[in-house]
Amino acid sequence: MKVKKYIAPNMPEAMKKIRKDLGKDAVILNSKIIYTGGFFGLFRKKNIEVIAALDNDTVQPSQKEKIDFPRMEMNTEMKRKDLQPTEPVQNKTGENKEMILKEIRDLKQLIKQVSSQGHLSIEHIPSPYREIYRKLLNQNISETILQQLTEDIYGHYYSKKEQADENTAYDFIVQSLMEYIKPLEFGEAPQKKYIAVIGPTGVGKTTTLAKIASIKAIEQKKKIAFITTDTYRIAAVEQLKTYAKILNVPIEVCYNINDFKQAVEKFTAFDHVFIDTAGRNFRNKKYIEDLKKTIDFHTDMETYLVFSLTAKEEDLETIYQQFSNLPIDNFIFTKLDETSRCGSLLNLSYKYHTPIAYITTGQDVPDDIIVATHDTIINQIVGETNND
Ligand SMILES: Nc1nc2c(ncn2[C@@H]2O[C@H](COP(=O)(O)OP(=O)(O)OP(=O)(O)O)[C@@H](O)[C@H]2O)c(=O)[nH]1
Ligand SMILES: [Mg+2]
Repeated sequence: MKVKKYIAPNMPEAMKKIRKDLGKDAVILNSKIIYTGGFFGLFRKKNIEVIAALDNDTVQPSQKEKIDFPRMEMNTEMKRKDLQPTEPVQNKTGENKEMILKEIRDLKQLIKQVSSQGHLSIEHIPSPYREIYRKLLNQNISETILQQLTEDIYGHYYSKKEQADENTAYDFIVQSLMEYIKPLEFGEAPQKKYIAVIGPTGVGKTTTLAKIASIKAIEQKKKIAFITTDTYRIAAVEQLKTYAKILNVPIEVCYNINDFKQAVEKFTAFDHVFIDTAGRNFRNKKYIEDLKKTIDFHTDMETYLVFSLTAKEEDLETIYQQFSNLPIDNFIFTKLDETSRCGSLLNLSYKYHTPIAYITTGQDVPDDIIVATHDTIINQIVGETNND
């Protein structure tokens, strides 16, 4: 096996050297930032050091000159992009175009390797894209999204005739993020008759339910009612009763599935019935199973899983896993006002192919709620108001 060290100002340059030198079967073993030159620790230059290897047994002498990289497995998204390259690549002559497309594929492959070894960092990103990419890192955007985006950035960077400036890079990244979540229908107002909120303790389920119910009752003049199955805390019933009183609408308290079925019967003539549930420790699966014993999820029901944006991402993952054996139609994220990091909006929605219906922005009922749209989500993450 041939192992060589390469030093270059950035990752694309390092890759160029490796491809030229080692050819198609080169693999990246390691990469790190190093500082070279300077006097007494000053004026040092930041470089990237990449260790690449080539297994000699697999290389035919002629292959070295050909630099014929293996074709990568492309997902649908990449195929679409590669088959419909951007304008400058289209304009190139046949052979040239093929070469560039192949180069893009090779780079994507190398990015995959570097990323899978956990060495993907801001230094691997071409400079015009770095500022916005740094924002995404600050917002805790997931590795999965960043890896996909890095591949797309490379595709964009190398397919441009002229080097992209920061504005082009910004627009490209916004568009790419938009593409990732485009198939999901965000901000859909509840269509079904029964609307249930589920989620862990204290995330804002009851408050958010009251906000959505108020919009339906006051703005849309719908005939609404409440059901609560949160009989775990006396205060919880009182909390929802207070909102029912303010809105002048009926409420039923259900201790078991029979109570629930009776309440459903009682509210036959209503447009929407809003169902509150008890927040319990999400780490105990039994509590989530209990929900199935009190609520008939088979009725004409829309279920919202409520997350707080102030929670740790790993907890949000566990919450999703724990609740995932209930039918989840939409996510709601609360407490946007209490954090400046909102990567989880994008991460969870993208990972679990679940749209976001609402984001809440404070304690005031009914005002502190916004309907989630693709624009609002992306804007929260990379927009002007986000000063990260
Ligand atoms: N800052 C902020 N506080 C919120 C938001 N939504 C709800 N809250 C507050 O969070 C606290 C808990 O809200 P609840 O609606 O009672 O939460 P819950 O999920 O129903 O709680 P349990 O029923 O006990 O599980 C209350 O003090 C709310 O005012 C929000 O968007 N921002
Ligand atoms: Mg509650």
